[in-house]
Amino acid sequence: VEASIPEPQREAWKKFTPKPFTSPDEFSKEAVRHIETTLARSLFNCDETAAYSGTALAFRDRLVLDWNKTQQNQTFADQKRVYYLSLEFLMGRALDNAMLNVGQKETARQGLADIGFRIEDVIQQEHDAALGNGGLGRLAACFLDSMASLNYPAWGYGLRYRYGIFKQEIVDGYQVEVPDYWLDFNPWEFPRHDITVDIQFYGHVNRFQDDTGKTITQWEGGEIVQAVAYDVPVPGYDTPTCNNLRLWGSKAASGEFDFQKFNSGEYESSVADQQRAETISAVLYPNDNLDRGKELRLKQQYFWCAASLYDIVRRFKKTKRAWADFSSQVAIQLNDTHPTLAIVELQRILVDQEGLEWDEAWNIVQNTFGYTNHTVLPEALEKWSVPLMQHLLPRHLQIIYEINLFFLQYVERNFPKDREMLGRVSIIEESQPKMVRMAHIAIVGSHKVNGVAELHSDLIKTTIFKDFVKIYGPDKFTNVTNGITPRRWLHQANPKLSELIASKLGGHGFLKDLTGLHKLESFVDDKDFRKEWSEIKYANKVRLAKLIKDANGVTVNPAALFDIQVKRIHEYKRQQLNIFGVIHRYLAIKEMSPEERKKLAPRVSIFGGKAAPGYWMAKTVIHLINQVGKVVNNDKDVGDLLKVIFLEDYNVSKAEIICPASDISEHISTAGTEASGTSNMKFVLNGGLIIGTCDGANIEITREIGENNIFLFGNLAEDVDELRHAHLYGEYTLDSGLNKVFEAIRGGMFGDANAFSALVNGIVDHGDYYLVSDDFASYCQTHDLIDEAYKNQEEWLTKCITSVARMGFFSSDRCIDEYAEMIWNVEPLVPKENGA
Ligand code: 8GP
Repeated sequence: VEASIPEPQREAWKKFTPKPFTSPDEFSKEAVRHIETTLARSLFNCDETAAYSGTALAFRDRLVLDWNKTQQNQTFADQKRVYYLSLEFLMGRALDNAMLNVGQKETARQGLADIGFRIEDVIQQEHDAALGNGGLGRLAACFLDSMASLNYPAWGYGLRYRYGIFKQEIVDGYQVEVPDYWLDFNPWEFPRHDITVDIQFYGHVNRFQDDTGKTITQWEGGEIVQAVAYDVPVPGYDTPTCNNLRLWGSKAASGEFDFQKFNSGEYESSVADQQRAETISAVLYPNDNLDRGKELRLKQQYFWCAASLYDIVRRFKKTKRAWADFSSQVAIQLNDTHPTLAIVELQRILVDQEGLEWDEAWNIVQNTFGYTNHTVLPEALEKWSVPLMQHLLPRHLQIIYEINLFFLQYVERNFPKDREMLGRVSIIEESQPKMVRMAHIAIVGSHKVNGVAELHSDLIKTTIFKDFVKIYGPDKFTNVTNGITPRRWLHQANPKLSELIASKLGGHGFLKDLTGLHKLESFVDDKDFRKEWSEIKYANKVRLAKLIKDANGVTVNPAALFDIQVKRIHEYKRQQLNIFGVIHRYLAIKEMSPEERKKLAPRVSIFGGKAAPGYWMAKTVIHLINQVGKVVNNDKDVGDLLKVIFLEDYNVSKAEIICPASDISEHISTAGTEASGTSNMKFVLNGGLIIGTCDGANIEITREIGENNIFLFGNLAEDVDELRHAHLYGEYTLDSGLNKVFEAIRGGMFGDANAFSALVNGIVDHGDYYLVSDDFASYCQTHDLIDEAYKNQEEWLTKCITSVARMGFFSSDRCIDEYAEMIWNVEPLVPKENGA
């Protein structure tokens, strides 16, 4: 406030404040100025990359104004804010989104054309911000978009990884991981070298009595690493609200490097501290739905939680309010258990540093936090070894034990007859070594726990968190079904469809209230509308066919049925079921008569997704898909009837091309394993149908769009245990169709059979944990139904249009409003006019 411009000079200042571009010329002028001055390029030396940089810088100048204003307004408004803590923000590209959200893409298109560039080519120069693995990270990015678009005062907090998720290359059919260094030129981040926090690790705890006899606990010694803030603007759609995503980078606390060592000639070791500190934020762990318990990962978690908490507390303290007001000013949402240490850290700050009584502090903590669970897979539930925690965070371990003590006393009082329960719900698992169960801290330290789709939220209540429902009652547990932002996943990814819809609904209002799509149903019989719709789908398939041709060198027929499965490769997601189905189809085609072949709709089976580098089985699946592709795509006898494509390096920007181009997409997890899924929503919103199991959000999608518009198959979640049991006791027979597929693989049809033996044996001999055999027949029959249905193009089209019209529920705006009301208790802050 001391630095503000005096009242009399403010008019002069405002005269010079940059304004939004009112014409293509104004945009071009700024872009060219940046290219020539900021980037030192000339008109003889300006390629598409430079054009991208100039465009991004010109837009960023505009965003910054809204961003500053929003932050000012939020500070002055003095109302409750939301902090979304996520180790992953899978943002993808920013430029296109920024242009669309501020409503200036057409201005830029014209301006770029005037200086000799096509906007589509320019947009493609941007490197994806790939700070996430998959669904959980992309959900966080959609939520940021919705929070800004709905004017919620909200910040994201994450880590600024120097390397995002690795780039995937396919070499001889195998996945190879290549580092993703994405920070060469990143106009979207603002380093805040003045905003730093010292973060402590290791050391010991010192306890003593002060003069008044009060016990003081201090965490002393150890080492300090510095957190530096990097801010990223998050523009809302059709609103001046621009929120902030703060990412922390790590750096040695003791300045550049150790000068004493340097001066005494030990140059190399003098930079070692620096490097060790920087390692903390160096790389995103590439596991999806798997916990590996590495020390550096725990360091990342504490580093990020402590820096974020310090920042949040500092902001609160500026308001000069009493601590009792904290949870009415601050809501913190934990995206999975990764930020659970924030609970312990806030308790430590309140008790050790601010001198609050334990109970008072704990009350504040519980009222502040909410926890979202994203998986029931046991291998993904985070646990940290007690010795590791003791070594790295000695004071936090004490606090964890104390939290546990009070919690278990409470349980004991209320369930005196159930001694076993104590062991089950304890935060400490009595194993060798003992482990800290992070989900238990997250539940005990939050006021609400939510799952991400109805089935999933029910499952956590009846399985992994069952005891906690008894302890706290059912109201602590709730559901917020996931959603996606229609700005990126319809308007940006499928501009022509967005325009067509807008032309019928009288504008783009549906992008802010997606339920408005329901009015499309009244156009379902409109001939011209249907024709335009089909043409758009075809054009989107041509666009994907071009990507496939460029990347894989394979020509695919855009008139064929495009059948797509893109997501992380995981046994529970069952890409193996899909590729076995493809082999089954290939074998069937080989046996068909020419007449039968004529009747079959040509297909392109498209796969994409990364396998965690240490996940051998997932890598085997990728290898098999590529081997099958090699055989099928070169089989002249099959021709266009079947093509099998593995698209390398699936990421957000590729998803924007892939999702609008499907006829069918596959969401075929073993029932009860996929918490929600979000690409299922993206595909349907873009006019594709889905084949899926009764799992995750597929169930709610079915309820919304109607069961005639979705191809469901397979066993239900409630039957899974029994089926698994039957496998273990040999009370089942391998599906005969699947057996033929295995014979083909074993016979070497797709190369060395040994390469795939683990995959096959896992099903035949080792219990078929994901029930591939049990679902295989119904999967194949359902694909036959799809072939039949696709022949009737008119009916197919009706299903697609009807489905899109009924997808309004799956906007992430709806999710955010639900979180705001049920969990955060925050209100939107209506933005003030620019210049206010
Ligand atoms: C995913 C779930 O698997 C998916 O069903 C859900 O749609 C998505 O979260 C968003 O809720 N879970 C993860 O991505 C996940 O657990 N990632 C690991 C990095 C922890």
